Amino acid sequence: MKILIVDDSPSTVDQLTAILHGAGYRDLSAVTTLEEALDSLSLAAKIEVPIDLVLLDLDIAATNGIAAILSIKSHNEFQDIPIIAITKDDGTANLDQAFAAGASDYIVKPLGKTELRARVRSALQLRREMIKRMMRERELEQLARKLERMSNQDGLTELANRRCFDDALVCEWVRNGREDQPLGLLMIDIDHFKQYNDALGHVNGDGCLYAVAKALQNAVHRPGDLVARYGGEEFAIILPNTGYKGAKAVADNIHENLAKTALGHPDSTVGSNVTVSIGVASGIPTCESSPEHLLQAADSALYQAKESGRNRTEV
Ligand code: GH3
Ligand code: MG
Ligand code: MG
Ligand code: MG
Repeated sequence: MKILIVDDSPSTVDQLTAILHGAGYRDLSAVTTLEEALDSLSLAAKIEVPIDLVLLDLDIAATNGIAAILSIKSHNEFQDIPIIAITKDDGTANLDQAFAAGASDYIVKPLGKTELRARVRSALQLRREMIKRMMRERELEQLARKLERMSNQDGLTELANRRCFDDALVCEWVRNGREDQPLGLLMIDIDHFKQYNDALGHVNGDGCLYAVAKALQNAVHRPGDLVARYGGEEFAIILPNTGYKGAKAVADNIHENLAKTALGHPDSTVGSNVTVSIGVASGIPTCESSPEHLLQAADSALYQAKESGRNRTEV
């Protein structure tokens, strides 16, 4: 652990250093002014080996010791660094102010070896526990973020998953209804995907799902549009504030993107590339209808697209 001594008396610095060296503390540095102390603290933080403890002489020439504590503690990045205030042998005149300013301990000279070592050990022990707690908290936050992402994202395609889609559909249904705006919905199904898997294997099938997902994602442009994996080789896109014309335009983009991507399909009745069929629905949400109605409408349009030859959009 790194200890910084802030004291303008060379003999006190020598004394502190000797006592702490004797107790096995090797990483000591000393400065004589508040400005140098702030510089040392900043530099150590910048290279990510922060100072762990400051021993601060409250009686440095030309600096008010209490103001020095306040000044160090006013920097966000130094707030967690413990400060032990050391004062000359006039009792406890500054004690209350020093603690109020943020010192974690207070030592009155003359420096007793046992007392100094005990107080330093205790401060560093608390510091270590705090660092451990902070690391645990950071790990937990990362884990929570990961869980949050996993619970809403499809692992294979990185699109929103079915759970996320279901939540978003209800949410947008309510919002678009309140704003009297049409809610657009696309249901998309890869054509002859079973044959694709049969011909090229499941691993390539997974790669195809990923590529189709990218083509879908690239077909939408508004921040509120949600592209989801609905299940298997079926996808769905929620298009807030979008009527039939706008939804149809997104479907056209999808066919176009896939044609450009030109993923070969060795066993399709539609052509030599992977294609999709799309069902489009849109409507202003009302009390008489429901999100399920919109889904059914998009689904039966998709069925029509399949029936009438695939690689097309029906509304
Ligand atoms: P259609 O044109 O009528 O949609 O025919 P299709 O062959 O695409 O539809 P079908 O429902 O017969 O087959 C869907 C196939 O999708 C079967 C299933 O094995 C495959 N599939 C579903 N999920 C995955 C997946 O995660 N990875 C892979 N590789 N294949 C999947
Ligand atoms: Mg299907
Ligand atoms: Mg299919
Ligand atoms: Mg089939």
